[in-house]
Amino acid sequence: MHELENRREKVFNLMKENSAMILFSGVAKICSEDECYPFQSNRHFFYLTNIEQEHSALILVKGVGERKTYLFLDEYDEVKEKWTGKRLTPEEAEEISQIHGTMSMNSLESMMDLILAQYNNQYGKISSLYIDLTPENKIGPALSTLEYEKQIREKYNYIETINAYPIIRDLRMVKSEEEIKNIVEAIEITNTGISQLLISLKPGLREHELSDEFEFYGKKHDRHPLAFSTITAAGKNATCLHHPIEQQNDIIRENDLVLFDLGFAHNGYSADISRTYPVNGKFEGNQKLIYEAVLECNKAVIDFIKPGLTIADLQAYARDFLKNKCVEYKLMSEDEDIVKYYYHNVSHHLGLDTHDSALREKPLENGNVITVEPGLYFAKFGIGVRIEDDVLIHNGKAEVLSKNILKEIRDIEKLLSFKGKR
Ligand SMILES: [Mn+2]
Repeated sequence: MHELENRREKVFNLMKENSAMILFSGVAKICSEDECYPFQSNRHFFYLTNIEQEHSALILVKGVGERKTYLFLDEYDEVKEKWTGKRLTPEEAEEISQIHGTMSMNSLESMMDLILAQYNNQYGKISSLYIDLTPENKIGPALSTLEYEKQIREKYNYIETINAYPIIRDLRMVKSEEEIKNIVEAIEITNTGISQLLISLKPGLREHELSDEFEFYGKKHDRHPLAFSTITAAGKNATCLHHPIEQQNDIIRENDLVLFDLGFAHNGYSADISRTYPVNGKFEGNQKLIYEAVLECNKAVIDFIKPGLTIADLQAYARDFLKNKCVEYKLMSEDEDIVKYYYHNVSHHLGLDTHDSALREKPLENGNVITVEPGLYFAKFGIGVRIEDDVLIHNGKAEVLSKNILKEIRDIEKLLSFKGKR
């Protein structure tokens, strides 16, 4: 069975008898006047269709003895294409989504009438409708899914509406082989982008020049999109967790550590990697102590991961570990709170979203892909270190998907000193 058919089959299995589900790709949000933010299909919709196009919809009907799947797209519009470019043809959309016989968005309402009407039609009596009720989910510029649900309840008062979000969220938490391949590919491209950036790394550059270098690599090679905006933060700036691109204007100094948090996406799947490297090629003094503490924590958490634990368990473990290390290395006193120097979470799920749709409280299981990203931030020393890997939980333990990206002190120093000699 095709990957997408398999996903939809799983959704069908979790739906009640005599129910239907409707999902929308959404529309681009207006930024100002007639300018829109870049468009991305609703990720639940994309997960089940692979269709990246505004104003599209998916309907699943689980009627008596039969399961039907319908894809709705905007009708071909010559004038619109002249203004905003090519749209998918029905044939292309069928090929991408593996849904046969696409329909026009103009017929969506009459189709809903047909499905939800209570006379005996081909679907039997449908009594429930699943809608993704995430607030902020837009169907059109002036219509949210919440408002749509209200319209449905008014029009068909015998229909029970159910939130579709958690069903698909739970499926998305366990990755298929194909999804894992996409994430691995995203990580590989990210790794090459990092090597590219390291070639340029030298004192005197502004931070954004390294972000630019990384991003340009992706643009040049198959126009790989970014998974999120690139962070390059030198010295004290690295103690801000998301030092924004607009503020990456500071000059990188010879004795700085520079923190990168970056990733490309591949077929919609994100890589999310953080690394911290010394500009002059050598970790010195507190830089080395802090880096070692974070690196040991990164490895300890990876070893600790197993199915059944929650992300909160990993976080508690990381906190204790970092506290003990910092006390041991005399970076803080016993009575200080580690939260002063480590103020974020150690893990999140990774997938179609960089902070992937997930129920954080759910115990980890095989097939989950999560990040492991401990950090320590000492503003008083002008040092921030984060080391973030992406791991797959497989055969009861964590397999590091980003193992090829330099993180050992000796490997980093060897590479950067070699570079210095050229
Ligand atoms: Mn992350």
